Amino acid sequence: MLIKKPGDIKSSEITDKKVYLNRRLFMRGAVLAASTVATGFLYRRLLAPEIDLPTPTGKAAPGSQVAPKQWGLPGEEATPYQDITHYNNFYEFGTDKYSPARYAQKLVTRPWTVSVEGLVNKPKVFDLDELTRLFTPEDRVYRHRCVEGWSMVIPWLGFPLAELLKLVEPQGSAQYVVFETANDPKGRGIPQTDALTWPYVEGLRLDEALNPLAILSTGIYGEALLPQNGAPVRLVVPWKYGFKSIKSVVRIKLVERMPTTTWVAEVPDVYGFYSNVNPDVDVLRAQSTEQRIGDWGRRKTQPFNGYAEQVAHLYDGMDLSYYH
Ligand SMILES: Nc1nc2c(c(=O)[nH]1)N[C@H]1C(S)=C(S)[C@@H](COP(=O)(O)O)O[C@H]1N2
Ligand SMILES: [Mo]
Repeated sequence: MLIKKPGDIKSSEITDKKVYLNRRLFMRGAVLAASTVATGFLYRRLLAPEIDLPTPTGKAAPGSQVAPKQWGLPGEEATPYQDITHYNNFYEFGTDKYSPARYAQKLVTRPWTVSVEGLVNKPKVFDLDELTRLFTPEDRVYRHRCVEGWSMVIPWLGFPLAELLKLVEPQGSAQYVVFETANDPKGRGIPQTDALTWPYVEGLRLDEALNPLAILSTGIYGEALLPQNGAPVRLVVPWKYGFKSIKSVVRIKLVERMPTTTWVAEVPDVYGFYSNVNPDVDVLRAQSTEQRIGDWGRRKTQPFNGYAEQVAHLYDGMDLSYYH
């Protein structure tokens, strides 16, 4: 009998791409799980910032009469600006947490337009300045939960996505909203790595997109978004795993059918379109707890990331005991 030793078999012979990717993602999860506690404390020291950052805001200037702004949530402090801007996922610029802060500085964010198109009565290409003139960004402090098992509290600046969608007048047949990240290696300085298939695409059901919690963000801690966080404008859907909150958006399209989004296309047996935060269902790894960046130990993950009251009704009649 011919028995191949493991060493004789190339991984490409015994696994297809999906299984390989699953394993790669699982390994990444395992490494992360083993190192998160250390990571929460050490990464700041391991990473010497190479870029000048705006002074973190939220504190009154020395000698100023203005009271410092309170950015946290009840019982939860906002994650420091340094952490929010140096521990990132932005695969266009590399797959480790520190590459975005280094390499996304090359992202050309001006001029920038966002095209809102598809099944709408009034399609329109918005210049970024026009967007922020039409829709005044407000402070929104949200929990952010990555499917890798870490979380933050981020004081976003943004406006409801619903306001923009209402302006373009969705047609009756529109059921889903598709979002696309810029994909322009020459013009915008986004390298075409082989980490994923570009452009990064995400989507929401129209009623999810119209929920007042869903925002387009243009800033953090009252400062304009830095490239690593998805400048100049990105989606934020706080009740879903972080990968739904697509960065550096150039196109928003209303469509009839559920779109195939980046991570679902990449690893369909791991990720679902909805990807609502659910501590009871494992995705990639157990999702019942999370590491809040900067904290000791792990805390319990909440259903819908703590926003059940605002969004659970969107999923009435859906069996939430498995992953969608
Ligand atoms: N275009 C694009 N958007 C993206 C990603 C990405 O790789 N590319 N990563 C997602 C993931 S996995 C997370 S957790 C959040 C991270 O956002 P932050 O770095 O601003 O915290 O962005 C999401 N949006
Ligand atoms: Mo994520």
